This record gives sequence, C-alpha cells and structure tokens, in this order.
Amino acid sequence: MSLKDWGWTPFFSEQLIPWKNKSYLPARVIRGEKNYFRVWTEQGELTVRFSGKVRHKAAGRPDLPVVGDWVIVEPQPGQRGIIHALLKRKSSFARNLPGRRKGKGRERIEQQVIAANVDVVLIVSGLDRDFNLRRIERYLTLVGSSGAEAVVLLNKADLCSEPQRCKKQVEQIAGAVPVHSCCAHDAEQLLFLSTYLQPGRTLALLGSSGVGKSTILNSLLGEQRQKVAAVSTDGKGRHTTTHRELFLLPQGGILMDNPGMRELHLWGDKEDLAESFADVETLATACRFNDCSHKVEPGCAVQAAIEQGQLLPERLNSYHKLKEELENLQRRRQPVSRRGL
Ligand SMILES: Nc1nc2c(ncn2[C@@H]2O[C@H](COP(=O)(O)OP(=O)(O)OP(=O)(O)O)[C@@H](O)[C@H]2O)c(=O)[nH]1
Ligand SMILES: [Mg+2]
Ligand SMILES: [Zn+2]
Repeated sequence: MSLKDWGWTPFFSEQLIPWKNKSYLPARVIRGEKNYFRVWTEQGELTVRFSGKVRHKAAGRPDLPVVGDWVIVEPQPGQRGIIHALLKRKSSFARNLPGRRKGKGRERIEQQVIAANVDVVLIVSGLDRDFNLRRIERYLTLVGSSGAEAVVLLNKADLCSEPQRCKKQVEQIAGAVPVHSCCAHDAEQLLFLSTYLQPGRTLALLGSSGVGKSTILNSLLGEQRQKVAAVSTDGKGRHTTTHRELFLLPQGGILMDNPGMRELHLWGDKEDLAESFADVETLATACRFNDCSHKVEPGCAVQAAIEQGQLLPERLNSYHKLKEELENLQRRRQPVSRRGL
C-alpha cells in the first residue's frame, strides 16, 4: 500500500518542503480518540498524540487535527509517534458547535471542523420515517460550503412503497447533485458507487443515526467491521457509531464512517446557498429590486414562481430559514486569526 492509496497528492507533498531534512513521516489521521489519534503511515499504523507546540500554535479548535487530515509525525518506539504539524486542508466540513458556551455574558460561537480532505460526501437519508426533504437541503448547504462534491443516497428503498417518487422529490431540490436509491443489505445495489470510488479518493458517509451508514460500509468491505443496530420503535437511530474512522476499501478508495449527527447548525456564509438553492437564486435575478427579500416586495419573481406553482412554498421557507441562520452566524462570528501550524 502506498501513500497515494490513502489519498496523498501533490497538494500535500508540496507542503513537505520545510520538513525535508527531518526523519519525520507524512501520516493520515484515520481515527480520533479523546487524547490520541490513529494514523496511517508508509510504515504502518501508529498511535500518536500532538506535541505541546502544535496545541500552543493552534489559534483555536479548527487548527487541531481531525480525521482525514494529513499530519507530520515523528515515529517513536512501540508503534507510537508525535504529531508535529498539520498540513493545509484541501477541503473541510464544519458546523457551528452545538451547545454553545457562554463566555463573560456573551454568547460564543465556535466552529467545529468535522472532517478534512474529503472528496465526495455521501449524504445518506433513509426512505423510512427518516425521510425529510428539509433536512436534505440542510446537508446539501453544509456540503456546498465544504469544497467536497455531494451525492445523495436514499437508503432503505426496500422499506418504501414509492422509492421513485421520493427520489424525484429529492432530485427537485438537489440541483446538479446526483441522487441514488438503494438497499444497503444488497451489495449489488451499491455497485453504482464505483463511479465515485477510485484509489486515493476519499468518500464520507454523513446522515442521521440509523440511516444505514455503517451497513453501507460493511457491504462495501464485504465483512461486518462496523457495529450496526436496529433503530428503536419510534424510528430513531441508536447512535451506534461513536467515532469517525477511515477505511480502505478492497475495490480502491477510502470511506469515512461517521456517527449520526444530532444537530446540524450550519457554518458558512449566505453565499453558500448559491449552490444548494440555485433555483431560488436564479429566479431572484429577475426580481424588480436588487435587495428583494422575496417576502412582500412588488415585482418579486420568486413569489411569482410560487403563485404559478413552479416553486414550492416549503422550499422558499427553507431558503429563508437557512439564509437567516447563516446571516446570524456571519454577524456573530469573531475573526479568528489563522496562524496555521
Ligand atoms: N430494511 C433495511 N434496513 C437497513 C438498510 N440499511 C440499514 N438497515 C438497518 O438499519 C439499522 C441501522 O443501520 P446502521 O448501519 O447501524 O445505521 P447508521 O447510520 O450507521 O447509524 P449510527 O451509527 O447510529 O449513526 C440496522 O438495523 C440496519 O440493518 C436497508 O437498506 N434496508
Ligand atoms: Mg453507524
Ligand atoms: Zn424577490
């Protein structure tokens, strides 16, 4: 196995210049625990922690390593090592940290980078009780701001009486993002994923708990590596997966399994809606006023599209809601110094 199989590209090797004369190794973070990481290197897997210097230099949590990151590691005896630096990310997805802390009477917001260097995010949604177009819109906006490509995977097609109808509904809100439906228990139904899987390419499974993310991974691996558990009687997942982790697939490609997301507070700015709500924003170019809010103004092309049945009111509500959330975030965001590592 080579670094390339794990996603190493010139984008990262160009960053090695300052480290050239040291006996350090590039390594990919494949799993994060509370106080240490598992990384993959050309010499195999190591358990590593980051040096005090890395912690000290980090301007905040976003500058600390997460699963998917490439780091510079000094190997130590006993399959251990120390992380000396974090390489610049090609892509990262982040959310506004749920359960914001309050500092000195002022509400603080914090960016939580969930994962790094992902090429394609598979947004997984169940075609059972989990199915929710508004949640898919939220995921599409999150991925739109990450630098990764998005693909929607509607799983549990066997539990849905009209999977094609649901798929069409999703296609209507997904713009150019491809939408697939499948049953994860049947490996043949996952063959279409080979379009996205290539050696060195990193895919990540994202979605609520219980939608079948780990089941998809196990099917692709051809073995039960990740624990899966039935959803509870109220249709909710059980948060079976508790860690993010990267897996190398036998057919080539890397797949990240993630814990189910409880809350999905966006991190980004309102420009991120340009992709996930391209339909609304295109209509908006024909509004009479440049700063039209698409609520009450005369000559609003968006409202006109609703009246003519070309745009669903739920979709516009969703747009307003996410836009407000992003504007609020922009207002409250404190400039974080990006010192890098
Ligand atoms: N009927 C049906 N059941 C499925 C399918 N995919 C997964 N399941 C079942 O759904 C349940 C939850 O699957 P998991 O793979 O654990 O879900 P997960 O998304 O990894 O959940 P967390 O780890 O909690 O985030 C398990 O009982 C699976 O067997 C499918 O396509 N059809
Ligand atoms: Mg899981
Ligand atoms: Zn308007």
